[in-house]
Amino acid sequence: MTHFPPSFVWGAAAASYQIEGAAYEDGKGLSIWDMLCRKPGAIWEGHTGDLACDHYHRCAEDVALMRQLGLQAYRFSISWPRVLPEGTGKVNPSGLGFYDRLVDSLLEAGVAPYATLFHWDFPYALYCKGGWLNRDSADWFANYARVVVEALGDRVRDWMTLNEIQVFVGMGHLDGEHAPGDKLGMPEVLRVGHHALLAHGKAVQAIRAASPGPCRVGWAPTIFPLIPMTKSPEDVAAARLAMFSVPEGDYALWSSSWWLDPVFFGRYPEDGLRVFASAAPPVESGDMETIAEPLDFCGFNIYQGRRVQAGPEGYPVVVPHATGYAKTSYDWAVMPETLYWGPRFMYERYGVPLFITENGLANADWISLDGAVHDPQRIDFTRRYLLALERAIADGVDVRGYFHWSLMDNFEWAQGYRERFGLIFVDYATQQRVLKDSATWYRDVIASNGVKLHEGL
Ligand code: IFM
Repeated sequence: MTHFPPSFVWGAAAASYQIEGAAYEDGKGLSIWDMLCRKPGAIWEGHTGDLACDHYHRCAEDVALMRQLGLQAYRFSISWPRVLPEGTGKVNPSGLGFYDRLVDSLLEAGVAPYATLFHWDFPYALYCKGGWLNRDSADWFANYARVVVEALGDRVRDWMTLNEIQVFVGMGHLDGEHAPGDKLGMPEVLRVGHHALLAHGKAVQAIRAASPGPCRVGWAPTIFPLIPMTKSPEDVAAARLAMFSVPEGDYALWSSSWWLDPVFFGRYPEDGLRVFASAAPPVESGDMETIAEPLDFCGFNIYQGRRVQAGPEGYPVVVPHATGYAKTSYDWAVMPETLYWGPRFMYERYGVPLFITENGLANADWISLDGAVHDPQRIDFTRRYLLALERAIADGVDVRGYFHWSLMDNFEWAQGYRERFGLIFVDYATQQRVLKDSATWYRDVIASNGVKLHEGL
């Protein structure tokens, strides 16, 4: 028995800078990540994405592995400076050619391509012109979207504009931990965010205009679902309230509604405007209409969350994790219920079909003496999260698919290669790929459309 509909899409995800390598080959321009990786101390152990998983050269082998796993879809991202080395202007035919070949081989392997236009590798040439702080960034991005869709839109049907806007805005421009490594004041950070939202809206228009056939367009923010401590209506209401509030303090930029309300309702939330006060971004006439260009779906990247209970007068009170709580090797709390309450709250509020565009865990994986990679934690984690997602579907949430993060171990941004998120193990010294136990388990989950999740329960 399964509640996953027959049309449910089972996939895995990865992103250009994290796997491609070939950072200085075939006419690719520099990205802000190429630059940050050169900065001493910026990345764990001085790692870089120069070679990463060498996917640029091993793409045929990697697609063959996807076929072996029976993946129905692969979510990948396109490197903007690989396609447009200067960010705008002259197209790099070799760069575009790489994605052209990737899409062809995916289709030949029966794997549907889900393309993300921006997963953080912003062209350095455009950063030198102000990056996302420059309002023109919205048009630069829309132009890039057009170029890509004109080239691949005859075969790619599913598009996402931006990956995790909160992360590249906040960690890239406020904390400086991610590229471009800036530590700006809140007014500038929110201006960056507003331009990125505008870029999203303009790109949606550009994708629809350039697509030669029917297409579906979405984006992929991350969310940190608030889980009601009990099923009592009071705790559920408190969790919902917290889920869609913009809190005071450091967490404000991580709120969901600050980013999602503009996209789905065409306005910034009132409480966010109050919290950010004079730091709120300048909004020109027509901006909010552009940002709220209708979407076909919303992707959510969900890993962890927090528990909440109703306090005095129903106000949400965050409950700390229990002593000795389960956590991944990245120290992220294991919270399967996030894949129930996250989709449920989001669907209630925004009412669009949704995909889980990322979910997975970092684990301490290695090749055992028997030559295999045994990762029971990844199997248990994924099973628990998928069972929670299935419950959300059973309760009426329109979830169209799930993409495991990640297809293979890869460059985990400021953490370098310290964290392993893959279904496929990568030996970075030899570039050998080994299917982890979780990969063959996931293959069976896919083949059974989720029935395997219930085995033995
Ligand atoms: O690796 C990242 C990915 O690029 C964006 N979402 C979270 C993943 C794990 O940290």
